[in-house]
Amino acid sequence: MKTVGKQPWVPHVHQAPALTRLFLDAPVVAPLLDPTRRPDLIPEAGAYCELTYNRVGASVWTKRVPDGVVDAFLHPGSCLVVGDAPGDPDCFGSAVAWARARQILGLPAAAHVNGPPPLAIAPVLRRDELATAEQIAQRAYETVVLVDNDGTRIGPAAQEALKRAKRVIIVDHHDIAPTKASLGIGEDTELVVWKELGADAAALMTLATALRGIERNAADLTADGWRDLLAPILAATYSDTRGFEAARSSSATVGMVRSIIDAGELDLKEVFAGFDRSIRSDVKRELLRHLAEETHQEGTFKFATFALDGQAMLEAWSKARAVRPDTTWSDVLYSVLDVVEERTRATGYGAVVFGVETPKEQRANLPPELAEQLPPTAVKLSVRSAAPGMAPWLARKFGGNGKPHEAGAGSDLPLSKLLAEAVTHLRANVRLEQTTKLWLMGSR
Ligand SMILES: [Mn+2]
Repeated sequence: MKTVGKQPWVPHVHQAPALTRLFLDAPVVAPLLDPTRRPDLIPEAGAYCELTYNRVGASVWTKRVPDGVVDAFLHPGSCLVVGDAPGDPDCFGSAVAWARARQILGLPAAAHVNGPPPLAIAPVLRRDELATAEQIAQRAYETVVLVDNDGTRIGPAAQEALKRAKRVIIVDHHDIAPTKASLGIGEDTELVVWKELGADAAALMTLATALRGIERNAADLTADGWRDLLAPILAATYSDTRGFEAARSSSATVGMVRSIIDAGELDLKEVFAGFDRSIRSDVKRELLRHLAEETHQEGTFKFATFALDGQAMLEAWSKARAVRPDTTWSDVLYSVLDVVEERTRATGYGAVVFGVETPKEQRANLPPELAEQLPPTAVKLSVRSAAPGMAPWLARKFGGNGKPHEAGAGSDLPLSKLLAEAVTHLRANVRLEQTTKLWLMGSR
């Protein structure tokens, strides 16, 4: 590990997030559910389904689902739900939960992600539950739903399905701006975009949509039905909030999870089993020696860049696969990002830019099914920021996007150049902020 301007630090190998964090770190919140209160009325749908309201407590989100999304969710025609690749647990959990909720209501649905599921989400998926690219290429879908993504990284088969769809629905919590042109769909294709930057996971938006659909159809789910729907949602939310970490979990999320736990229907050990399947600590420790950290300061603003050698990552991936053949490239990436995030919290960095570079020649020896799992660009950048909006702002400079505190981008430029550019942007932004402050003070 290279450290500039700081004494070297010994990486603490991050364990899978513990559920107990929910109770340790959770902010004190007003109870989301008041047992004495009658369910709210929503103008177009009447009262909330009692079962839904009592069991799930997702009213914050159910109120916000656009009617067009509920209409599309209940549309009787064929439906394909697509996450982006390489898929994280949120996109897998959301895609599968949307499809399952439709199937529970007797409506056709298939879920697809152009890549293998990460270890964390695998235990809540059924074997062969996801449609392959070959399977979806063979038919047309009336509705295509994009969850947790804007359609830019869904693979050729799903891209083709988009073009053939009558209706495209986008449900995402990233700061996206999709258009019919960017999606490659015709002018007469119906497009509904539901974007909620405040949702801790796209799975919460998926759940709210399913609940509205269930409520509108006056369906009564069995205990198994609820488990099928809630297990992938919980695992997805657990992942995007890094184990319901206080800073990543709104009171709505914490309240909802608590009420699901209180309902006692789900075996949480089973739901979160995949999060214990992280890569072996000795493999991870060896990999972390190839992570170079550089610290920077502009005024009082401290930030850092982290560069990871792609070759070292491929070697760690190979060692991890020797133990667990289904370990994905992203699993290895997430395990390193966990450490970067932990380091960020410990040091109080205002922002960090992480990049891993895997040039073409390093991919040449990989079998195609493994090469496919790598990002399409040589460099994958991940940005984290304490200030909301800074991470996606920076990622957009490199053609990427994201959520208020975390974002990403891909590029074929050299990693060192990209990180140097990121530092320049961050410095300029801080200077601009400080100048603006002075100017405002002077004008009073
Ligand atoms: Mn997400």
